Amino acid sequence: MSEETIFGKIIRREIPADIVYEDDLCLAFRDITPQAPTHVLLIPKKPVPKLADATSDDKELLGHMMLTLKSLAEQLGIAEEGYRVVINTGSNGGQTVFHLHMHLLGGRSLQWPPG
Ligand code: DGP
Repeated sequence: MSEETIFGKIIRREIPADIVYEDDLCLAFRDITPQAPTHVLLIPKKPVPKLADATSDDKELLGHMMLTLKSLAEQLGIAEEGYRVVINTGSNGGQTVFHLHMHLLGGRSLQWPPG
């Protein structure tokens, strides 16, 4: 059983979010502190706390989310110029919300390596 997080509340519409996509398995909404002109978070409805907790049972879900990100990038108009997908995992990875999420960032040139 995972701990309740703010993202669970967004899934249940208990707090507002700028939702850009939803299907049976996942939900995408704009990040509250955007780091790029387009910054969307894609989360599974299943409350997996972090990537390290995913199992082979989640193979289809994770594949679905990756392809959903690709479609979202097209829908949001950032596919042609390019974008970045980030999964912060655990404390050294900079994860602050322990409900698995994929950041989709685009709309500007992004630097590498990260800080
Ligand atoms: P991470 O550091 O990878 O755990 O990123 C968590 C992200 O979640 C961070 O970029 C800010 C975003 N965030 C946190 N709380 C909220 C919220 O209530 N609403 C929205 N839309 N985003 C949130």
